[in-house]
Amino acid sequence: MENYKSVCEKFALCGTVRSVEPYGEGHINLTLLVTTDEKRYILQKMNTNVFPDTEGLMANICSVTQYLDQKGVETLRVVPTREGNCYYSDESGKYRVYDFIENTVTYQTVSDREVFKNSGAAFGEFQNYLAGFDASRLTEVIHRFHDTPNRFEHFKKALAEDCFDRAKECAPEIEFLLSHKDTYGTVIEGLADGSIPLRVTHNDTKLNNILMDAQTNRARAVIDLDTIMPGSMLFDFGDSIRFGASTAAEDETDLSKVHFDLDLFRAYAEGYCTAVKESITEKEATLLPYGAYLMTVECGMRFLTDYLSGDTYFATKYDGHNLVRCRTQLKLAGEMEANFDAMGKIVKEILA
Ligand code: ADP
Ligand code: GN1
Ligand code: MG
Repeated sequence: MENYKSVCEKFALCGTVRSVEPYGEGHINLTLLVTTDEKRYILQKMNTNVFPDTEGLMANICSVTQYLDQKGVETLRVVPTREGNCYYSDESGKYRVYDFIENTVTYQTVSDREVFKNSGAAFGEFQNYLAGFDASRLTEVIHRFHDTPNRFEHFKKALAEDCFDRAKECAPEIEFLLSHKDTYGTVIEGLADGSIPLRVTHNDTKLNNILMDAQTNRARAVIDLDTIMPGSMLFDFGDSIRFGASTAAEDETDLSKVHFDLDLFRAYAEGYCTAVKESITEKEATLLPYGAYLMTVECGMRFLTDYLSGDTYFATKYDGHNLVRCRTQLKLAGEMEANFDAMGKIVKEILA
């Protein structure tokens, strides 16, 4: 961690750095907790493979956080370098620092229905706050991020190449993705023909991308703002359900423990739908259950594509980690499909 201490010196931190330790469970950036004798910070080595346009990325984050701050919404605070820049770059990588938001917790799984409901309300309100933000100020940092048909093309390419001879280990998963190919286009087509509104969305709304107050369990701040781009609310709603309305962790190896939980769906929908009641269109409301399925099957597809391509995108902790993740997602997606009617009824009840 010594080299990271010298990176810390480039930033305008208060106090002397005492320790730098790995922190959190993100799959993309290298996240470190920095403790000085005065306060704590988050130092991130940004993933330039996933986000090559650091300028565009940091400009998005600075403009969104300034906008939220002006509205009095608690948000990430970018700590500048001693030279006044929003990130630091040297031959070892590109780095940014945030104030550590104290007295908060992040959850890796849903332990409490109320917490999940609160996170739904917070992501819904977050979308409301950004409704007035001028989308033309945002760089599309990852092109076609939730374009599922395009993701499917990438999956098929990785499968055809099968560079690591791994396809033979995942025949049922491949079969699931190929046989569902006709279900991937609805949102992207709706955005293209204007029947689904294009909004400023977060696009990565899993539960560990929100900080909850350690005392009250109410949401304090939406974080991980890397993927804020124009998108559909179905992406934000769906991705939260994908991660949170499961009875097990995203990387549970025992699939008998992994189920889609309809009551957790209801909890999140109560929070989210109540928050967006004024702006949600009829078509969006009808498609919320499908959005949950779509984000789940897309994520499973992305994990499998990465597995077939040699695990270069998502951080993994062991060989086969991405395949394990893919399996949980496809199991959940299958159970969601079987529950479309029940989910639709719940959404209707809440919005009535
Ligand atoms: P990744 O893009 O890799 O997911 P995140 O930005 O989500 O990285 O950060 C990883 C984790 O670090 C979060 O899930 C959260 O637990 C923690 N974290 C990030 N920023 C802050 C912050 N400003 N204050 C407190 N915790 C934070
Ligand atoms: C990544 O950055 P993190 O860990 O919050 C990924 C999401 C996936 C998620 C799966 C930029 O999110 O799209 O849904 O992993 N982020 C990016 O857990 O690709
Ligand atoms: Mg994250």
